[in-house]
Amino acid sequence: MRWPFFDARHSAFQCELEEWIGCQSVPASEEDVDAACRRWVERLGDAGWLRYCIPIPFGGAERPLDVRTLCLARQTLAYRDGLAEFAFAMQGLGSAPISFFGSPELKQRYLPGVGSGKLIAAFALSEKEAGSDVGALTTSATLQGDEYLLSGEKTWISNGTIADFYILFARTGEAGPRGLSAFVVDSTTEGIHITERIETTAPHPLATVHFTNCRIPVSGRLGSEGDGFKIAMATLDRFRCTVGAAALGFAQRAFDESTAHVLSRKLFGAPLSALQMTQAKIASMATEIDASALLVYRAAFAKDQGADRITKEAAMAKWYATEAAQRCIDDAVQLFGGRGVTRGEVVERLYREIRALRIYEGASEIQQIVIARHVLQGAT
Ligand code: COS
Repeated sequence: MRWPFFDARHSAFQCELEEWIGCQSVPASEEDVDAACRRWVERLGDAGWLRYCIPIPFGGAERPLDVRTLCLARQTLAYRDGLAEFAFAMQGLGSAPISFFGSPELKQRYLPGVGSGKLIAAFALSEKEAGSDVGALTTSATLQGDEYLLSGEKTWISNGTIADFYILFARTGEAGPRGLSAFVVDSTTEGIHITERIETTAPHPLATVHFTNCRIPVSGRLGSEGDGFKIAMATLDRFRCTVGAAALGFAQRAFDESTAHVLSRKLFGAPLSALQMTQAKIASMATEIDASALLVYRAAFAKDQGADRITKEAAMAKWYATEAAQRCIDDAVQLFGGRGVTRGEVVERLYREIRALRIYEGASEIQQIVIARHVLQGAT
């Protein structure tokens, strides 16, 4: 079924990407994850897919940063491989603050490399004591002449081990959200040390990165001093519904694997699909996937139509789609029985892949807070 939120160019984009990703070899799970991720960035760059993450003057494709296109990209890649999806998503999330808030010099310096896959981006916001509560972060940037001295520690940084640059949020002023600024920091800057590789249920290049008196030129700041929180939130507004789209890709794959399985697997002399308990699962998976798609595509469509903020819609999309995908994949594992928890099975991999999406870019509980605030403020 064609969803009403898209036009012919979106469908063509999705078909081409499906065809492309279908021909790519997927790295084995035991492969070095840093190397595998680098290779995905290279391949996505060479094939031109990363051009959808950057504006046209810097090598971007037609309709760059169109949120529906980003959603379709993440959904299509996630259907096939979580790491390919991650590599694409991080090039977008880790460069969008430059696209939207960077000086012409910063755009020229970083964006062409992001779009061609020659530069790997990271988004360094979270700290050990400030993940959900962004306004509490303590990494500091102190102005000295025409440079900032940057010190602190960031953790759970996606691409932390392989990034060429970080979009980094640090405190330049008062306590709370208004005292934060955003910077572009080259990973070769003196004083940067990767202090920990973080191993997760589904392997990704995640790290803790320590910054000691790193010298960042004033020209590396995005926007004005104090704009950091709004830059982070505006970026997350745009990308949160795309996390929902990635969840949709994982859920759809689990659903397709499940339907094929229940139609072919025989139990008590009949296909598994003949059991009403199986049918209940299939019905709820199908409905939750469509409900997720509606929320995700609605948020993306609203942004592409020029909405300034889609904070509530994006939060609803991310919250619902990631939670629903977790339920669908759990049902899929149940339908596969022993095979469902066996290494090497698609649904077992999906079960590990989906979990982090309910946490990163704002945990489900944060999305609920955001939604409730909007609803209650709107009601007063
Ligand atoms: N776009 C632009 N501006 C925004 C915004 C958005 N989406 N959301 C908030 N702001 C603005 C507010 O309007 C407010 O501006 P004023 O000071 O001019 O009034 C300012 O930013 C502070 O907003 P708020 O008072 O809501 O700040 P809080 O500290 O209460 O924010 C939440 C709380 C939970 C919303 C925020 O910390 C959050 O989203 N946390 C999750 C972060 C996250 O996703 N972490 C994962 C790391 S990235 S993998």
